[in-house]
Amino acid sequence: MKEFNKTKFKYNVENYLKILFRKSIEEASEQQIFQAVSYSIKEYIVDLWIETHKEYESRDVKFVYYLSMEFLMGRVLGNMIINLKADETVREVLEELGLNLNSIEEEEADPALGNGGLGRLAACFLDSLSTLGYPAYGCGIRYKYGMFEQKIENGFQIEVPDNWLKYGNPFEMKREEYAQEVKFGGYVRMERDGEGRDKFIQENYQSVIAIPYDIPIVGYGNHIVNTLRIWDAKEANTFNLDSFDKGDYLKAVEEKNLANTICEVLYPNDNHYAGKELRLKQQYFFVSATIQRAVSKYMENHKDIRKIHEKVCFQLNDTHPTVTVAELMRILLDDYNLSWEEAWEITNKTCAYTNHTIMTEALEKWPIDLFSKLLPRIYQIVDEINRRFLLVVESRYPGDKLKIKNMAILYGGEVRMANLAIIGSFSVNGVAKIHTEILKERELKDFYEMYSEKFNNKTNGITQRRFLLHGNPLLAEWISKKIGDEWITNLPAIKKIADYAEDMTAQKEFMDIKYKNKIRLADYIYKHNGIEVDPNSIFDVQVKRLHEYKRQLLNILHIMHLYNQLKKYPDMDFYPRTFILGGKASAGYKIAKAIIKLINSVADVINKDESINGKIKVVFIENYRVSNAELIFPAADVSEQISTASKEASGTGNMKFMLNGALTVGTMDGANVEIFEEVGEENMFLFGLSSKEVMEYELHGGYDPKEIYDSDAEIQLVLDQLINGCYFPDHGLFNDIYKSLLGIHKNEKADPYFILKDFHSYELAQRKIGKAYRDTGAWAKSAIINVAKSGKFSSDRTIEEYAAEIWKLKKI
Ligand code: 26Q
Repeated sequence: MKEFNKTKFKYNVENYLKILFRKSIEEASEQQIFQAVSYSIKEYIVDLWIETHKEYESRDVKFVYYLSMEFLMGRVLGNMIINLKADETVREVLEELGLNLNSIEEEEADPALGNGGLGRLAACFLDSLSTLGYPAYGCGIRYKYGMFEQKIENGFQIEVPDNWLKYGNPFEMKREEYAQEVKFGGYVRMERDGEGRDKFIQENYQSVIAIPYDIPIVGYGNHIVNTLRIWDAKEANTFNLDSFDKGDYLKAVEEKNLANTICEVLYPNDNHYAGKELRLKQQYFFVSATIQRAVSKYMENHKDIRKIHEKVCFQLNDTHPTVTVAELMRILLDDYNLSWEEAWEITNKTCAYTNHTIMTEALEKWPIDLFSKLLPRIYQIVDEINRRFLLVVESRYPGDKLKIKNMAILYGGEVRMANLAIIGSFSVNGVAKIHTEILKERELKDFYEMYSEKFNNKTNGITQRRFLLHGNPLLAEWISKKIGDEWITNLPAIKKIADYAEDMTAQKEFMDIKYKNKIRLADYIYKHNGIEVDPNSIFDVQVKRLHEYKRQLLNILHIMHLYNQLKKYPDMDFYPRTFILGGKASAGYKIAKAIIKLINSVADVINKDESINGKIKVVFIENYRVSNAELIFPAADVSEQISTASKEASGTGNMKFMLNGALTVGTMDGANVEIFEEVGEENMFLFGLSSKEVMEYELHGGYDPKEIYDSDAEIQLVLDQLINGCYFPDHGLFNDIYKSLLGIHKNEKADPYFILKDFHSYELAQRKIGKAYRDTGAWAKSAIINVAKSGKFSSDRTIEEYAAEIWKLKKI
């Protein structure tokens, strides 16, 4: 195998500057240098990429296709260099050329083709798949605009388009030769073929051409390179000129518009369904292109379409790519002339579905009108799947209307994507133990009763290569010095660091590293927010998408309360805190945006108040994304994972903090439960209602927060401060928040996320944190134990489970 060659790399950097820009190192801009370095790295990777695929072909391996509307990759250059184990060499060469790798990395756009957890999980999975040597394709959409850039003006969130492709993406490779035609609209004509079979022909449709762009995914130290394939849309006329020939001028213009809009922008909704027609077009577009290409690729080296499940598995990342089920059926029925029974059996052996949420507002359901007009042939197939499924339900539960109401795919004028995904897949998995249990016992109870063999859990994980090795080089080096570097590819080996938990020198070294990382973040904060924060204070961090169920509101109300206490009792026992929050609100999510404004308003008042001697600082990090996340996790002392129990399917930020030695304050929700199982009560701050308690209240219409408000003067004060202009003169602005807590809005539940109910318990947990932090040795011990127990939460472990239990993949 070709080794990374220092001389060649050095030559290449200068050569690419010349070829691409006609510049020397001295003349080139930082961006041009980034491009030249990236092309030089790519040149090396391409050989490995070719080798990998030759090997796959010669061994006739099985592939998983991970279908996802989102891949939140973050910057790739630094990670590729690390995974090539070329970090030292590259740094040396660049230094010889008078360049610095860290500042070159900063030149890369931060590709944000995803919202949050689900998209970042897909990116972590790709890293693990390559590192473990599993044959895989990530398949998605090449959005022209990814997640918007968040600007904070006057404390308000402003959304700015993110033109990540402005300078071009040096790592992508356009593959015109694998273009696919995708058909929308028109109608379906039926005719009999020579053998008396029904043929279904879509006519008068609009076509779009899907063009794949491939991005290499480099495994760590193993020379394996898989592919992330993202599809762009191109108008069809250039492909197929006859619509102009027929004088169908309008149709040609419409097709052009369709092609130009499909991949324009990522929908910035996280855990919230919006029934937009364009979104459905995006879904079918990338699914149809992916499935068509996967089937063709399979048929290039195999004769029998009936055995495709032996070589191909489609993993559906949530319901977003669920039309996969019908698209595969369409191809098997219409293009390969299989019988319905044969096609259904194959489809069912090939598709698997991952559920990422139980919140009803996130469930995808499309109006039948819209669905059938846009995808007439697909709709016919869904209708037939539904018809046959209901026959099965009827024979198993004769006369049971409720079962039909819960499980039908088509119901109440809607197409319910989760039901289609479950019925069409051989595997249905949740993303943390408690989440899978809730699916089985409640949300998908009827399906579990019918198909218990399909249900399984795959607790999420994260890649330690990005979130420790790349993001926290000081801690990574410290760990490797003490226990070796096996943890990089086998995270459970990190448990050996526990031997140092009680070693006072090690504790001091650990806290020194944490301190340095806090300075690094403090510098970032000073540069971006103009706020000075004290690295000796407790860095208490909540970074994640803004959502009511994640309860950033609980955090900020508690900060308001602490501030009230400090004003009232200036000499009270209090360890200085820096509260750091960050996250984007979906553009149309009013109350989430009001919460951002509240955080910033509270920050303004508290940070300026000299009377509290800087004991509390509040910082809102603008434009939270993968690149600044890598600075934030290493600097955290406290990880806020405070969702209403039962609402957060897993969470993955919780794992990133733990890996970097932060202690969690959290509810028994999602993967927090499993973190708790690993670290134990003494190394975590638990609080709040259990998921059982929450669900019990919900069954009985909620609880009455007024009682708490009336009986608790401290809570009352904080809530009144929302609307008395104490933080922001525009009274009306925080009214919605106030009303949502107290249930003054008609027809809306009061405090549906149990913020007031959990307030005291949270406050108590926070008090314990202040106390615990004073004992530096004990704190360091707990933090080191958190790192030591993070082994389970590697995405390598998650992927091994998917590969063994769902995909049946073999490593190469
Ligand atoms: C749906 C329809 C229309 C437009 C957008 C959407 C949409 C987009 C993104 C719906 C949901 C999402 C994202 C969901 C998500 O990120 N879920 C998170 O997945 C993580 C990985 O499993 C979990 O850790 C989190 O708990 C879960 O919230």
